[in-house]
Amino acid sequence: MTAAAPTVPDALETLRDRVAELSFGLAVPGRADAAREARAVVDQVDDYLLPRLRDLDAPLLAVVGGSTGAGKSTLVNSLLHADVTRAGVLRPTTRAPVLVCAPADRAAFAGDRVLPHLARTTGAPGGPDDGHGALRLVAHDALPAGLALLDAPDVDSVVTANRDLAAQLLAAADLWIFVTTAARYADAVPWDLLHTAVQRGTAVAVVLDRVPPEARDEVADDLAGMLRRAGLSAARLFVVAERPLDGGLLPAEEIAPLRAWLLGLAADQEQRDAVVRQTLAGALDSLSDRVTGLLAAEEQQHAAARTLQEAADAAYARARQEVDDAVAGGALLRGEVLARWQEFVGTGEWMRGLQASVGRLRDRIGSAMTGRRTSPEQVQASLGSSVADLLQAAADSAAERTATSWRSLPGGTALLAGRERDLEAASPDFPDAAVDEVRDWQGEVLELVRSEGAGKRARARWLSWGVNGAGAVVMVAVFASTGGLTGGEVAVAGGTTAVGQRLLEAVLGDAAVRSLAARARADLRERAGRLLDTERARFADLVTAAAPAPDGITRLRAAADGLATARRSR
Ligand SMILES: Nc1nc2c(ncn2[C@@H]2O[C@H](COP(=O)(O)OP(=O)(O)OP(=O)(O)O)[C@@H](O)[C@H]2O)c(=O)[nH]1
Ligand SMILES: [Mg+2]
Repeated sequence: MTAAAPTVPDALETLRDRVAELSFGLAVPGRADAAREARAVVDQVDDYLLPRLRDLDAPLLAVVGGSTGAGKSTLVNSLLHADVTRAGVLRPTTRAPVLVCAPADRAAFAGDRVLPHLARTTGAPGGPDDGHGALRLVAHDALPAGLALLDAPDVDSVVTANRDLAAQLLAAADLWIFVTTAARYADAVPWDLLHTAVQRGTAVAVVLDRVPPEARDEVADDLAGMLRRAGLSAARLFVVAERPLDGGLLPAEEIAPLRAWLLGLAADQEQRDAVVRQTLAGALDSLSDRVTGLLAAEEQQHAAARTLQEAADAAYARARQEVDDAVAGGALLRGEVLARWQEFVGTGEWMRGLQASVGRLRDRIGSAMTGRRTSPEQVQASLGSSVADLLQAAADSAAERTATSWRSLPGGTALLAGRERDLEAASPDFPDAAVDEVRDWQGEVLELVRSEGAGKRARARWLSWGVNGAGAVVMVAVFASTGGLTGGEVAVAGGTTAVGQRLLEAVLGDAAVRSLAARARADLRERAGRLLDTERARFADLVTAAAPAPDGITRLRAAADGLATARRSR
């Protein structure tokens, strides 16, 4: 048995929730537009589609929109022959929308059925509660039941909030009444909105206001041509001549045709329904394209997140490789470490367990070296701090490389913003973490030596150097022997004397040393990998926090399909 298909409103609500979940957290090009579009879709569903679908018989809402100063408020007052909204000489005048309806329709607009996020106010025009986020509700006898007029803020305002609100109000309209003037009818912004109306199949009427009587036909024809070319030939065009106002109102005869048409809409159920259904169907149809656009933007977010992660992954993989190479290439056995090692092997006691052939060289080696006595602990300490330095350098350069490549990637710079100081080098606690990790590693090597010493390899002569001495040898061997010692490495590690080389060859030739060194090397690699991974996580976590939900696209697509199915099975 299949579950009952969801109703159109239910499917729409799901789609709305999926769109609302989109975060567009990565600042890729076009992000702001996508975020605005997502908000607009959510708003249109809340403000218009759901209320309209749930009540097809609710009063028709005609939103009066257009440029500032076009005379929208004047037109609304004139249609009602009353001062319901404030017209003015200061631009922009109307900031909070004014919704006028018949007293009988008051309940249809007083609650949160339509435009639920705008708080209703009822005070005088321009009163203290006419702020943003408010909608002034006026019930007036001059309007018949079934038709409400909304005086909107200007669409091309210098006030951004006005513009956004105007677009939101237009998206909530059953009918757009576009008011423009003889002077401004070719302005770009209103035309952008008219093109949107065409895309969305919204019912539109156009009022050409303030037309000098002598230019009436010429201007009206020109605008009619523009409307036709824009695909708006079905839109009714009303021309209002520029005349002196009477008490702030337009002469009644100038607006008589518009008034008659609107009253006709209110009175004629069939005509009214046609307008409502046209806009509703158009808005629902256009949702699919709008969601496709949002899916593309979401896909872009995923791609950007992937690329940023890959850049961090690559930088830290390279850091691991650098550590491996340094370990394998004997690069650590230089300078301080080499000096300590040579001093250490130069002490006679160290060689007591060596093969006789090497042992015979003991005295000569002793004289070849500095003669200074160095303890195995000193060798370990010097080696340990070299390893910590190596890790630090690798972590520093990986961070720097990641930050550098992020700066050239979409969304990367914004993720770094305000964190550059932290992210262009290893994290502040990395030095301590590296020292701890190296100390643990050395402890592990000594433990390895100790436990091996208890086994059958106990007879190995090098173990007679004591756990610390043998440990130091194994640690040095980690950096000197990789799959067989090359002559060059021996030369480096053994110092310049032939004796030193022979000695090292003898020690590193010992199978037990080599096997322990191999295990110790693997352990060190693993520890370095973990440390660097924690470092990489700083970048990875930033991407993850800003990246879209992994299943967002699938869920959004499923919701869009769900709406299409629900509409088909209606
Ligand atoms: N003479 C004359 N003045 C008009 C006409 N229409 C509007 N005005 C004046 O133009 C100014 C602007 O009119 P409003 O009705 O406030 O314009 P609006 O489109 O509501 O402007 P905003 O609220 O800023 O978007 C006011 O001072 C009106 O009195 C007209 O047809 N003739
Ligand atoms: Mg106004």
